Amino acid sequence: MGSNGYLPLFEAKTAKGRTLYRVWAASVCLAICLIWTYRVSHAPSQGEDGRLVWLGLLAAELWFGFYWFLTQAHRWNLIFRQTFKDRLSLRYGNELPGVDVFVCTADPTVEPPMMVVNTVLSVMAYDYPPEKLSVYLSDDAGSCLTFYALLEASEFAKHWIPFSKKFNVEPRSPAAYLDSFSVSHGPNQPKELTIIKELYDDMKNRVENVTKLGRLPEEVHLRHKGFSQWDSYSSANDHDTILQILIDAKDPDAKDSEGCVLPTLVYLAREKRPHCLHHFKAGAMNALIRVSSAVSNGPIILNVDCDMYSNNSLAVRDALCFFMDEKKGHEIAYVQFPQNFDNVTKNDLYGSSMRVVSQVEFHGLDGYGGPLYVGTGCFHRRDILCGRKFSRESDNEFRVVKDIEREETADELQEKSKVLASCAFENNTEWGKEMGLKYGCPVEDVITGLSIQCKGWKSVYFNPERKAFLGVAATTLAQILVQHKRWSEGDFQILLSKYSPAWFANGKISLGLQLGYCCYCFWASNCLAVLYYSVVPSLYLLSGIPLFPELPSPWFLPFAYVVISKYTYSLGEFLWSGGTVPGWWNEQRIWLYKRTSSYLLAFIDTIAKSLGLNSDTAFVITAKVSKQEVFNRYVREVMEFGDSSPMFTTLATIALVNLVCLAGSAKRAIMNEGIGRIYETMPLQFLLCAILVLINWPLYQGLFLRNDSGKMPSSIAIKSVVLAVSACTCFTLFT
Ligand SMILES: *[C@@H]1O[C@H](CO)[C@@H](O)[C@H](O)[C@H]1NC(C)=O
Ligand SMILES: *[C@@H]1O[C@H](CO)[C@@H](O)[C@H](O)[C@H]1NC(C)=O
Ligand SMILES: CC(=O)N[C@H]1CO[C@H](CO)[C@@H](O)[C@@H]1O
Repeated sequence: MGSNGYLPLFEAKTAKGRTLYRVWAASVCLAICLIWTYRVSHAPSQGEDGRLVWLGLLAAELWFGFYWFLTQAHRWNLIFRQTFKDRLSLRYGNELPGVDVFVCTADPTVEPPMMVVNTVLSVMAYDYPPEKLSVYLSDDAGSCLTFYALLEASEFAKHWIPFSKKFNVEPRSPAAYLDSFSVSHGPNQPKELTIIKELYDDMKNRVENVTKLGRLPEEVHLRHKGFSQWDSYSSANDHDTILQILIDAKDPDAKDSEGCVLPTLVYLAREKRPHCLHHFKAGAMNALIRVSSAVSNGPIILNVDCDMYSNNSLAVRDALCFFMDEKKGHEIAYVQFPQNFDNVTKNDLYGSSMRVVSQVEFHGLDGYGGPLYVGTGCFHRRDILCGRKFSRESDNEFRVVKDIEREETADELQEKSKVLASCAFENNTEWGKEMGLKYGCPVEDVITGLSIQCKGWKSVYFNPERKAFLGVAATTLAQILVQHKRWSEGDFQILLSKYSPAWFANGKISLGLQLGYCCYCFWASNCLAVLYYSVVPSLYLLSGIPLFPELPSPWFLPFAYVVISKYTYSLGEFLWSGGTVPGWWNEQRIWLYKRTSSYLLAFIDTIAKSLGLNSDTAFVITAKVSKQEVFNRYVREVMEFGDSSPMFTTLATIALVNLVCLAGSAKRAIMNEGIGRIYETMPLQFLLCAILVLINWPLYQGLFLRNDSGKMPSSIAIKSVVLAVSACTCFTLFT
């Protein structure tokens, strides 16, 4: 308890075992220095063969060492947070600030309307005073199908919200909740549950029928005047602002089936014109910020992706414990929850849950001033997101606690607010620069969070045991590679931008946080060292030239120490984060694949762009639904190569080079010198090559052994075989 009986609303604890970790990290650091020493002192002298390749290895090892040093920022100072919601309720009762929830969707084919409305319903049913809760759906496709689904949801909400509150159901996404009752509970099932299930299934049928049809039947058009806004609509990229307040909490008629107030529900499709940049999600968020300021103006904003439903109806109160803490709350700009997934299989074939990032690394960033803003599952203070400067005085009064009486009707307000979402509104304003989310970066969220922290604000990472938000993970290899290309490219652009954590942030955020940001920003540049290390030593193994210390040499020890202790630690960390051993192995594979494909392309694209060359800038949405066959393979954890991607070519080529090198060197070892020799002269090279072959096993299967539709397309197989064999032949001929 603090002085004069003050009880904080949250607390932070440092991780146990910190000292042990630091001692271990120091020992690894020492071993890395010894490796560097070996490289420098054993380099072939000027003019000798192999000097160049040796320098390349030195460069790669310098890079790995440097990058390892950066990753320490994520592990040096972990903190874990806890909230006290009971104290919040005792102290504030219902005197809570308004909360505006933004849900963003962009394409009704990859993001099915039913998924979107389930997310919307889950946040509408938050355990929070409904008159203070407003939900906004931004539809960047301007699709009347999504609007129709939302209209249906607004009707269903009248039954779902009282039902979920009465029986305190969790989670409050109807699909997630009701699916667990797909087998009827027999006669003991409460009557209400049967009714709500019927209502839900009816709604689902109607919405899915219309979605399948791809357009609205005539009679549906007549059901709501909002549809008339589509009269002037020509395409997803060319239409007026469509704004519809579907439920207005101030409207005395907007009551649920029990007569309680409903949260406000708004549909927004901002104006789109072909000649006018729309800035993707950042543009949508900024339009939402402005429109919501006219409608409900809640001082707290939560934004979630449309596939990310709320799994805990108390999460708003958790977030408020941080913002409303009397001592520390005033300097917190945003509260980031982890991105968790509903759809991850046991061993997480594609490493899509990013377990270690959410269970370890973000706690480390939190220890240095706060996590990144990752664009979903994040609560912001509205004024700070809109650019408020940092001030140390406690300015923690949420002034909007009292209701402002609104003069106009919902319709008038709606018409008046449309201009806020028009194309021209942002011309000659600070929107996209100093206000709202920043434009011009594929990871608008990260750069926005960074600039907020650079103003002096703190952020908070809250990762409760029971996950607050659950999304849909990428379910194919191509999806995950594309997603990581975008992320690593965006992060790398931030590094080179004027907001670079390396120099702009200097002195504005703590050094630890700067390093922590750099760790992500340097993702893309990892590709060069990894590419070098996964190809060159194997080729030299093939031609019998050692590049690493031989076995009796004492220089062998630092290599062995780094490899063994680093991977033992990594396995331990992964298991501690809730993973499995095969899951860790999968994660190592994806680690390699990302670095040799996504990061490589991101690196090339970014460099090309900064040299003024035109290169691919397409913003690809990762598909959220999968065809049945693809899905079956995903559930069985069989890797998917069917949706051909140019990135597979580098992966397959590298895998084949290693296979050829391993086979070739094993053959030579057996025929000429006996297998024992290779362990003495080239133990590490052999080990590296063998592990690369082992880890690439699913790729060889996809190339040669599988027969299903998810195998590697033959065009890629042929291309990579030709490339790999010619690389190996050329290499052995010329050395
Ligand atoms: C989601 O919430 C339910 C309770 O409704 C809980 O049992 C489950 O563990 C939560 N999921 C995760 C991943 O935390
Ligand atoms: C949906 O379509 C199917 C056939 O296409 C039809 O049998 C069913 O009645 C429709 N459901 C609704 C709710 O319109
Ligand atoms: C959208 C999607 O793919 N959802 C799937 C998530 O995983 C569960 C079970 O693993 C499936 O039932 C869903 O269809």
